[in-house]
Amino acid sequence: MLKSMRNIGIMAHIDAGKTTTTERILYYTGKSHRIGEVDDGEAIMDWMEQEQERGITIQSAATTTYWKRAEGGTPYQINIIDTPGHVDFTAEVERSLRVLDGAVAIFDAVRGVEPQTETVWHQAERYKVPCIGYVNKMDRVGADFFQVLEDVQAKLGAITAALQIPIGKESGFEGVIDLIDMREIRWDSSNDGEAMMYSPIAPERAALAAEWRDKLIDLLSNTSEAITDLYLSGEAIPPELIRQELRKAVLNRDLLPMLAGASRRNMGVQPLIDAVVDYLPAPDEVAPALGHNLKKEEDVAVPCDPAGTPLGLVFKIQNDREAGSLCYVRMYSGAIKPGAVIYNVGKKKRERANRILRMHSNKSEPLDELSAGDIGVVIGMKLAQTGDTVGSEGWPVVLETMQFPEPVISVSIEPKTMSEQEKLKEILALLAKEDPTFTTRENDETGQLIISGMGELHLDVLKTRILKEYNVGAKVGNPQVTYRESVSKIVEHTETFSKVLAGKENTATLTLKVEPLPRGSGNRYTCAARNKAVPEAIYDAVERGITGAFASGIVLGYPCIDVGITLTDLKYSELTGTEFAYEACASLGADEACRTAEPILLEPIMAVDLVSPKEFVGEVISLVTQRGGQVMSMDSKVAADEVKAQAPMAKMFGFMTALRSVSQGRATFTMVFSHFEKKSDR
Ligand SMILES: Nc1nc2c(ncn2[C@@H]2O[C@H](COP(=O)(O)OP(=O)(O)OP(=O)(O)O)[C@@H](O)[C@H]2O)c(=O)[nH]1
Ligand SMILES: [Mg+2]
Repeated sequence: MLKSMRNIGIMAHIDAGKTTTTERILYYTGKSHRIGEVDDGEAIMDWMEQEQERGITIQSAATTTYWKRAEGGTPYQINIIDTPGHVDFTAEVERSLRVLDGAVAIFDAVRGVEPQTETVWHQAERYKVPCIGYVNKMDRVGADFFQVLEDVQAKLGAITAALQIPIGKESGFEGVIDLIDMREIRWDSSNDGEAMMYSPIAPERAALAAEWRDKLIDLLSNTSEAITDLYLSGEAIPPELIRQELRKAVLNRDLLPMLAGASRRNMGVQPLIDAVVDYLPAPDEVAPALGHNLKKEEDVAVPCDPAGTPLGLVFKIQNDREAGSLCYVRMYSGAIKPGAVIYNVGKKKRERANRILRMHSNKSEPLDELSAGDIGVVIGMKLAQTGDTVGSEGWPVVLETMQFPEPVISVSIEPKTMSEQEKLKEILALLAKEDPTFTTRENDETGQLIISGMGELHLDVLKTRILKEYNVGAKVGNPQVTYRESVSKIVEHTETFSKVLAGKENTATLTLKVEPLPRGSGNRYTCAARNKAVPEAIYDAVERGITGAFASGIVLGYPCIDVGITLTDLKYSELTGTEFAYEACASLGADEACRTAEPILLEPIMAVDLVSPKEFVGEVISLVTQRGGQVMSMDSKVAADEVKAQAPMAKMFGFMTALRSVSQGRATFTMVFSHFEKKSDR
């Protein structure tokens, strides 16, 4: 039943308590029988060894649970994806948001909106994902629910609607006042907060509760006539009507409902699960997925219809030693059954779905069918990659794919013995298939393997996985910047190729125009020399040669970006013109043309967000400027200052240690790739 299904993600800055909250959701919904604590390395959702050792989430993990909203009612199926908060793993958040219908944004009650929360919030905005907010850690010293509300409005531009206000705070945090049913809620700590205790609002809190209830009604009356009418006539507004109207406002992203709790203390979680059911959309309540019909060359909307033609998106691939590739699929239309033939639309290849599973973190159960709106795992597809559309041969529609950030730092990796070289390459290929922000390449001259990723932590995690999980002895170099190469001049170049192979002559002649494109455009190949007399396969060969040349760089072997290459002329001889000759000719021609088009080196510039206690902010800023950084803005808050800066990646290695030492360990930072800039000596 679509109406009773929810696909939700839990997202926030690192350490806000996403996994801790998810573990409670699993416990209260009866999915787990014991609370798995992050601090003891026992969280069910953080199942990877390194997640448990480091106490952070690295991969997004999916699970399904059921929740009855009312006694005797139908259970709601909730598919939950717990995402990592560290910036190095934003790709995990990106792919999750792409396939989710709603999200829970968690805020630390002391820290409010942290930099990574802002980033994921904007991602959610891009995908128009309706959200609810949960202010966690109300038990911490310095917790301030109302301050967080203000921070959310100011920084995220969301209109917050408090559905609760806290009773007490810090160690005196007792529970919440529910502003819809107007009652106090407390949790029984003797049974892990499973039992909730309701009581009337205490007289000393009545005025504040009334004030916040009024604010809620006031907000709703902006979008709801029914509420306005009752309000004006002075009649009581039934809780059911409030929920119903609030639901509409949330689905429209007009309001952000806010709840409070302390998940670690088992307080606040059940009303959050209720809110997921009450305010976040069912799969058929969001805008239909957007696809592109390859044959008709037109965009199509794909409504969520289990009876339609099958269509789904592969959003994650995980390698399992026994089962092979686990392909996580979100179905948008139709249904697939185990044993069915599945068509990979982009790759134009048929594959078989041997088995279909429902995942519970790293455990699974077999499914008879995966249908529109639902999320599951398909086993048996070997060719599928993250972002691929799978469906049916008769309906060539590809769904919008996902965009991932550019990897900007690299390390070299060398096997301890030559015999392990091949094994290492296989493992790197497996890891790259799982993680679209991890790339590997071989240095043409030295034969050295280079792996690239999002940041120092990302590469460190991968390194440890290679050494420990896959048990390969390897020597890993120090992190380096992954530069890019580009051109700065327009050049036209004619290349001629001729080679005798096995007694047969292979010739090709073509002219290419190379030009610089604006920063951030990526590479572009255009064919402007089409001639009906030349077979299509020859043009495909030219395109392959050029795409290969983009990847292999110009002078230093770093990948090219923002380079445009146009095929302006092509001479063809039926007798000797072979695909091989044209691919080689295009590749050599592109290299030569780029070399004469004044190649330049581009370096990654990072956006650095710092949060520092006031007394250290001077030292923090000078640390950033010493490293070639530029301060872009500063914002002063009660407890801390926030500094936004940009700095070249090349100078940011080991920044964390330096920052700790100038701030007695109290300043924090996040760093993400911003853009490429011509390398200078700033
Ligand atoms: N005081 C207090 N601590 C909490 C609360 N909830 C979580 N924590 C602690 O905060 C730390 C981080 O919790 P996690 O649940 O791992 O946070 P996360 O958001 O999943 O972190 P990442 O996945 O690494 O981004 C742990 O030490 C938790 O015990 C809370 O309500 N109060
Ligand atoms: Mg986590």
